[in-house]
Amino acid sequence: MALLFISKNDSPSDWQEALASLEPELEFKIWPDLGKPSEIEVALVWNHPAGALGLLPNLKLIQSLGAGIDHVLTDPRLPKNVPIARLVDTELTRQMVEYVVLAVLNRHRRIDELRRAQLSGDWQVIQPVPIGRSRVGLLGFGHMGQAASNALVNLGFNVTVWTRTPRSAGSLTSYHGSEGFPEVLQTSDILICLLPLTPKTHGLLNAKAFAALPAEAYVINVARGAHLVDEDLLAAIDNGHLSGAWLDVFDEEPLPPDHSFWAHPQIVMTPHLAALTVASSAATQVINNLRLVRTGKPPQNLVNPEIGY
Ligand code: OXD
Repeated sequence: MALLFISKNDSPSDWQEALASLEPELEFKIWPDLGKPSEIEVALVWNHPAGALGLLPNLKLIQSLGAGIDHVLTDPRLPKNVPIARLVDTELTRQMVEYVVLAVLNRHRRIDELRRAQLSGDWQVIQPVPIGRSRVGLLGFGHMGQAASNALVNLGFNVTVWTRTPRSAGSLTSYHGSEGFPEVLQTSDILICLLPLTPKTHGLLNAKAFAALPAEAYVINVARGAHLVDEDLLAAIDNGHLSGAWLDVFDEEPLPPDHSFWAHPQIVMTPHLAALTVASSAATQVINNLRLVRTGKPPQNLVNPEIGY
């Protein structure tokens, strides 16, 4: 039996090695070489070409190579009734926590302003606000959101959570739904988006949301570019209401060379690398899921295509 690997972002040789160490008899095929399509049981995918999975008559599992699943669900010819699983992996979560903490501390300690002062030879001391008075709003409270909030709370930040549907956030103040959205915004000096991309969260970071943030708020987007309305962010920074933004994800990736984000002095950009999948860490979950679906059981971290995560 075989696995089909489709990704331009991940290393096929790393995956082949990691999977072979767990299940040596599983044949490893790399798109577009399907071998015998009827032998492919599992497709391991990131941004697969639309229609590719419909070529596999005995497909038992579509396994995302990342935590997000929007890149799978946008395929209009996605085979129906094949379970889809996303990755929930300790290494992915660890990297995301590290990245979010980096972006939040960058704003908290005003590193961008200090760097600008450095470049103009200006010895400028900027006192950070006391950490407990620095209010962080976290949109999304899945595995990564929970881990990021724990790390930020441990550092002393005042964290408030927002989720689309009601969800317990333990001892943290939390809001949900469209009624709760303005509430989280108005107490977010630093706003972090860690939401799944669904039709309901598309374009949520827009002019109306920015206007509801406190003056000089800072926006961090580590979810998907389509959560953000780019022109609205630029306008809110350029008119002085927002102090800046840190972006890891973009509506079009790679970001087109003429996009205003590239050279904006108040925007930090990284090329979608906040949490990169590590084959040696995530392979066990792929093989366990394959074993589960072979026996007719649902895979771990099964996605509900109706709600989009
Ligand atoms: C993911 C991502 O979904 O890296 O894992 O964006």
